[in-house]
Amino acid sequence: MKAYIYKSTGSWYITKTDDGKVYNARIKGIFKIDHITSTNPLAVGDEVEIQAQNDSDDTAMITEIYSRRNNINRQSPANRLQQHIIAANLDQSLVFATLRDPRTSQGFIDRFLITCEAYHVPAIIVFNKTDLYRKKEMDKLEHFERMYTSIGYQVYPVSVKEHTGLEGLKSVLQNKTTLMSGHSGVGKSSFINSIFPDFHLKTKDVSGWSGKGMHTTTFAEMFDLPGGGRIIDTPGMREFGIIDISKQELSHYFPEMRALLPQCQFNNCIHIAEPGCAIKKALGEGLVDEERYISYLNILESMDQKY
Ligand SMILES: Nc1nc2c(ncn2[C@@H]2O[C@H](COP(=O)(O)OP(=O)(O)OP(=O)(O)O)[C@@H](O)[C@H]2O)c(=O)[nH]1
Ligand SMILES: [Mg+2]
Ligand SMILES: [Zn+2]
Repeated sequence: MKAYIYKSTGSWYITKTDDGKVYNARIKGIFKIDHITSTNPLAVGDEVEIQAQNDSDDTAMITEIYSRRNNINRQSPANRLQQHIIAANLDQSLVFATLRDPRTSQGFIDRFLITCEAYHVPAIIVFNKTDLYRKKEMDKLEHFERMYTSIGYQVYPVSVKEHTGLEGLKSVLQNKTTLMSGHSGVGKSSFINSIFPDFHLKTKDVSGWSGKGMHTTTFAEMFDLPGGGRIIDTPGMREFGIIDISKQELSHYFPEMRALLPQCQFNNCIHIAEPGCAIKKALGEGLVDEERYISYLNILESMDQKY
């Protein structure tokens, strides 16, 4: 039987067949999925072949994995040299950010966007907790909205608490498989609960974001949406480590830089101090946002440290 993985706890997988039957499944023997060294062989969203153990219970063996349409990986927090597959077979991803309690940095958002570009998964940016924003954060929000929409990303400012901005976001989810990620405490699980009242995911209690709280969601899990489509809730991540992108390639994953690259004088230009650099020129003319360029430099520098 064909089934999708809805949750993985390491050794057990919760899988669901097309007709909605749920099986707790384990991997049969060892099968090599690909040549990369990932910490997890299967991820939420993977399509697998399962064999029910016997008719009387709900356990099954996973005997095969079908090829992935795509997947999103990041650096394993435990081992920088290994990758962790966050999810597979995605239509789009939402990066959940907040400008207060906790504050998401632009660096985090950009790293996530770059990874989505590299894996060809469309990304959407959500700024939650707008009810907490004062003048300073509202200005920042406006700036981010302008900057990101001008380079082709959709931006949704919302308050899950006050139910503002959610309708538009909800319609984006219809009939798609969407990955949700972001720092711990930004309100990912609260969002799912609020737009789909039948869901009761565990969220941080009323004390809210303490600044040092534990992750509330501990395993990635996929949910069927009432009107069709699926959404994947994930545990909050502190950092988003980019994997498998070389310094040469990095600018290809900045949409505003991508189109200009053929105009750089040198085809191995990394846009720092090379003569005839089209990116530096565009930066000077205000066609490339300075903060995005700073993000680019920061990420480039972090790649230096890695190799
Ligand atoms: N003020 C305010 N608080 C919110 C909003 N959305 C969520 N919260 C609160 O933020 C806290 C964290 O929410 P969660 O939904 O548990 O966050 P999460 O992103 O799922 O966190 P992890 O599971 O740890 O990754 C909870 O106390 C929520 O009530 C909002 O729009 N405004
Ligand atoms: Mg959560
Ligand atoms: Zn250049």
